[in-house]
Amino acid sequence: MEPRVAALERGVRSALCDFGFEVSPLKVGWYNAVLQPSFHLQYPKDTLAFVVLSAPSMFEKAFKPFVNKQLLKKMNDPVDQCVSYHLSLVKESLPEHRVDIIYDYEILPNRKPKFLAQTAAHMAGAAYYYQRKDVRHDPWGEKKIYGVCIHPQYGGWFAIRGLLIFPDVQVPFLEQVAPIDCVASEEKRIELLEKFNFHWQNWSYRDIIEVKERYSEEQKTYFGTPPAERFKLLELKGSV
Ligand code: B12
Repeated sequence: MEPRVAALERGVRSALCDFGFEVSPLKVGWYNAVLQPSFHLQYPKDTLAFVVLSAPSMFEKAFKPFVNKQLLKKMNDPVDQCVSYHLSLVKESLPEHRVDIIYDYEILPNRKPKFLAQTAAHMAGAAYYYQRKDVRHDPWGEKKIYGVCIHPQYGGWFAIRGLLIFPDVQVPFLEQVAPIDCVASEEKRIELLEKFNFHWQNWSYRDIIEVKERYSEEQKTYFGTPPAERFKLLELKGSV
């Protein structure tokens, strides 16, 4: 990797990794290559971007301190506010660059997501995106089956939070890393897609492989609470 790109990557990592985030570099062209034009990101193909994931420890390393420091506003989703706070700090720490940030929850006026987080994670090599078409003997007939990314260390215990795009940095020589195919067998892929689509509330799809880290009980309670009641939960804990 070119020194200036390596330095930039170090800068992004040092701003995020201590807080339980992981970053993987991506060329916009890799992402656009597998998508139909309506989903394309409007940047030249060699433009540098980073996919940002939250590992299980983000809850303890970033979210709880964020809430305890009373940085929470009673408007948007608390975790989204925390992620936005940290990604904005990255932007501030790199004033010599233009940085465009797209969050997983942002949608376009036509109701489509601004970026497809799972496709981006797969093309950046961060987590393998298992889709219906990755199963040969498909047992689901007419049912709609959503795909799911699995991370080699965290299984399904992570989220894809956003994309940091550097429109003024072109990286024609960036080497693409393939995601690790950790759910290789047909039976396991079927089991994974069934669990993600029909039983996602019992967390079991997240343990489809042996994992290094998973959400703490406290974090599971938090994410298991309906979004509208999460502020109340934080209030009860005396955090807001
Ligand atoms: C809308 C949405 C939903 C909707 C619809 C789901 C869907 N997939 O369409 C609903 C409300 C149902 C939903 C539910 C859930 N969701 Co949801 N959801 C999203 C959201 C915001 C957009 C997904 C979307 O609209 N995709 C559009 C469709 C068309 O994309 P697609 O099916 O991938 O098709 C594209 C690919 O096939 C691609 N493609 C074509 N060829 C190739 C080849 C290759 C190699 C590749 C890589 C791609 C590719 O082209 C297609 C588009 O043209 C994403 C976040 C985001 N910004 O992406 C989260 C997201 C997908 N959801 C997520 C989760 C966890 C859930 C839930 C478990 C609830 C939760 N948050 O805990 C449930 C589980 C599903 C269920 N059983 O209901 C996670 C998944 C994480 C993971 N490990 O994969 C995401 C990524 C959010 C996040 N921040 O991490 N969700």
